[in-house]
Amino acid sequence: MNGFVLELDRVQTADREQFRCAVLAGLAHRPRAIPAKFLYDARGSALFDKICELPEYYLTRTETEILRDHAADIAALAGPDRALLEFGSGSSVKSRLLLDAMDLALYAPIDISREHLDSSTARLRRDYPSLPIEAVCADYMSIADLPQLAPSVRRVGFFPGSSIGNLEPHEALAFFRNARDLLGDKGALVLGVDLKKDFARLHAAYNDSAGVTAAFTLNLLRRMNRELQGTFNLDRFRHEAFYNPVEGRIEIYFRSLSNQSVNVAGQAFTFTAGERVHTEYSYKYDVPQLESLVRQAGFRLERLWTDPERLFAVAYLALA
Ligand code: AVI
Repeated sequence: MNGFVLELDRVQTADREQFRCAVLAGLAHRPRAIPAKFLYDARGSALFDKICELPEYYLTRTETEILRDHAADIAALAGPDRALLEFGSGSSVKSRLLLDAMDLALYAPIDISREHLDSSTARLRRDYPSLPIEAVCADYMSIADLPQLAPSVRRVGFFPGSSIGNLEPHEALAFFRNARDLLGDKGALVLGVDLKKDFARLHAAYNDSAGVTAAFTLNLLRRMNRELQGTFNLDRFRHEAFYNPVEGRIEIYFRSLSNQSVNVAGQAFTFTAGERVHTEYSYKYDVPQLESLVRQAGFRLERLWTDPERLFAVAYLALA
């Protein structure tokens, strides 16, 4: 075996061990919950890409339209000779709108998935041959080190997709504080965020008629079966998503349809009929709420662009 294969093997073993610990702890805990990041194995990531194209899932296309309409405004606010750091870059599709509009000294996509990073960086290098690109494989929630930059190069962060909504408020605040430290005193952050709106619209976005979101949630059970020798019968659980107006968030679970016992990683777990396991929150913001949150982390809401229906917003956050 060569060094690359050994390294990949080591990373996969560490990932699986992390998954095993999180699942065993999450199923033993009450209420039961498994962290959302485990939804994104290869199949989960492919299903999420499909979600982004669903007619009911307005988030991706609305954000893309806003970015397309205002990329020049963002570039003008940011100024020349900037480093663009993307938090959770995935396939870097939306970042291309900024890469086309901004005058950049560097693009640094940051993503936890080495696979995603390598494939998207190769495509970007081909399409932007003169742009320096430095990929960083890291968890954006805990990243501390960034590429070295000349002092004149200011940093602009990019956090699209309303991924901020998947963080609980205290985690979102921690993200903003860490981003502020990474971006430095003259930095700025371009943020995509889903807005509060009528409940029916929100409900439909997470309960699509083609059943892709349900398949995305239940893929977690498949993953436990495959990676942790699980015995989940997917016909005996269902996806559940609803808007909680008090908390201002979509809540997503898988719910047991009967009394049953399931083995995972060598342990038996019983589920009563109707019992559910939490998998995701997707918080929705209004502008005053967002302003107050970012202010606590030292940012100031300099500009905000929305679509005509005010479904989604792209904010330009400067250092306060
Ligand atoms: C990645 N994130 C912003 C999505 C959301 O809308 O909260 C995840 C998602 N889960 C189900 N549908 C979409």
